[in-house]
Amino acid sequence: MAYLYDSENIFAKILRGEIPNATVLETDHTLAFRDITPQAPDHVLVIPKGPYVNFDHFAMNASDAEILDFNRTIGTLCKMLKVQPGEGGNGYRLIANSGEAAIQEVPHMHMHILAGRPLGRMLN
Ligand code: IU
Repeated sequence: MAYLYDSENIFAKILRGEIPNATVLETDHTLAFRDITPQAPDHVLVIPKGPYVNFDHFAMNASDAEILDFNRTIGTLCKMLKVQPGEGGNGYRLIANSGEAAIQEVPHMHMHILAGRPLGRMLN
């Protein structure tokens, strides 16, 4: 299956610095910024800097360094946001909408981190 990456998508523009964003954390391979339409007091989007369309594209094609960096960044963000369960936080939710069925709006792989309010049951 061929993954077609549209380099004009909004997150690609953010990565190129063409559109401003509220950066929370930036590492070698990853950028995390606040969602422009937050669904919770803490709503952060974590994106790889590489041109990956969705989660499976990233998981199957990114280098070990990119995958490690991405996951570590999420862990660091949980610490920064003070949401780690068992560490005084109330917990959080990770979501990576991928493709049409999940209503993925932006075709650049992103993980939502949601926290800061009771999040209810996930599946609907
Ligand atoms: P989705 O998983 O593809 O549905 O989520 C895309 C998210 O990107 C959504 O929560 C938007 O509010 C968010 N977003 C943004 O933060 N900045 C933008 O310029 C645009 C969308 I367009």
